[in-house]
Formats: sequence, structure tokens, C-alpha cells
Amino acid sequence: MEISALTRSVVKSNHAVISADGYVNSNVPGWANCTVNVIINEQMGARLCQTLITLQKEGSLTGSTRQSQIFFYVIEGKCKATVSGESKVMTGGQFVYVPIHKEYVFDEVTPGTKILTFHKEYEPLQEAPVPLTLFGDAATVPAPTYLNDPALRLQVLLPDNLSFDMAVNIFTYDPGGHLPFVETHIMEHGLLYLQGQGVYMLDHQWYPIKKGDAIWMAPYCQQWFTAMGKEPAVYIYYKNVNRFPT
Ligand code: UGY
Ligand code: MN
Repeated sequence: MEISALTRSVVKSNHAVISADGYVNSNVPGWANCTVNVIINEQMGARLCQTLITLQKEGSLTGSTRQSQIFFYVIEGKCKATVSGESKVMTGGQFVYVPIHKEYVFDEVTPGTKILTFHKEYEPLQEAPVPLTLFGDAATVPAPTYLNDPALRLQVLLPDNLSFDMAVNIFTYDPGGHLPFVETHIMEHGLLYLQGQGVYMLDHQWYPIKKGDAIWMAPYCQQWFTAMGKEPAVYIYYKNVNRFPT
């Protein structure tokens, strides 16, 4: 018999590992016929919000961004996204970046469609305009090797210019591939595992991680990862970028 008093999830002051066994649904106004798991949020000390949405029959997401921009990534399934009047049918691996003060609707969904969101309060910059809405597809984003290691590939999904104050990247590690050094940095991460498994070191604690797990890393949470198993480990992650540290 399974013991229900056990979980791999941990929530610490500078990092969290959230596995799906701990999910409890939230109702979000305007998001209908869906389950919403708020995985990372200010309530845990983060400066981003990360949610996982599973849409049911006739599910829809209707809303408008305010001070926070939202990045929507379709993990699997199919839906139609409309942002400020522009519509696209989206399937797994496709994404849309919704800038501040825009209206969005997701509808015409296949039941079971899963969408990941990253939300960040936008920090305007005098010398750079607010970004425009951007639809994209991870399948067409180049995957160059990372720091000359052929076992590591990094896809950068959003343009890297001063208009953007957030990055969303997909990191692919062949089995045995690992981060080349322990990272110690001011930027924060929210992350979702899309495929495979491995071991993450967070603040000198070691966690087995697999597809479906999410991680929050606060600024200066030291981090290192190695991939294990028979297939590449793949995760999508958020990072705050391009602004002077406050
Ligand atoms: O972009 C990054 O900081 C990335 N290399 N961090 C990570 O994968 N934990
Ligand atoms: Mn990092």
C-alpha cells in the first residue's frame, strides 16, 4: 500500500521542488472548465508566478494582462489563442508571449490540453519599447550547444534584447550531461521538467527530479544538474534578465 504521508516535494526559503502528488486546485476568475495549479508564487518569496493549467471539455482562459506580462506554453494538446485580435491554433511546443495591458482568450481546446504559464511584473526601461505580442514554436528555435559541450543544448525562446526583462529557455541534456559548474547568480528561476530525469543540486541539497516536476530557485540559490536515464532530460525555465539589479 502507498504511504500517503510521503512526498518528494519540498518548500524551503530559497528553493522548492514541487511534484504533482501535492497539487491542489485554484479557481482563477476568467479561467473556466480547467484545473489550475499555482506552482510558484510571491507567497513563497518568489518574484514570478508559474502555473500549470489542464483544460477540460469546453475549457477556456479569458483575461487581460495588467502590470504583469504572461508567457503561455502549450505542453500538450491543442487550443486556439487570441491575443489583441490575432488568433493562432497552438499545439505542443508552441507558445505566445502576452505583453502588459493586452486581452487574451484561449478556447476551442482539446480536452486534456496542458498549458504552462510564467508571469512577471514588467519593469519598463526608458531606452527600450514594451515588447509586442509574440507567437512562436520551440520546434523551429535553434538548439546550439551550451558552452561548447555537445551533451548540452540551449534554446532561447524570446528575443534577447532590452525590451524583454524575462527569458524563457529550453535546456536539453543528453544522459550523463551536466551543468559545467555550480551556478551562483542573482537571477531567479522557475522551471518545469518536460522529459527525462536527473539529479538537481539546490543550495547543497540533492534532489531526484523527473518529468512533471517543477522547481523554484531564488536569487543566489546555488544550482547544478546532471541528467540520468536512457533519454535526454529536458526542462523549460524562466529567468529574469536585462535589468539593473535593485
Ligand atoms: O540560464 C541559467 O542560469 C541556467 N543555466 N540555469 C539552470 O539551468 N539552472
Ligand atoms: Mn541558472
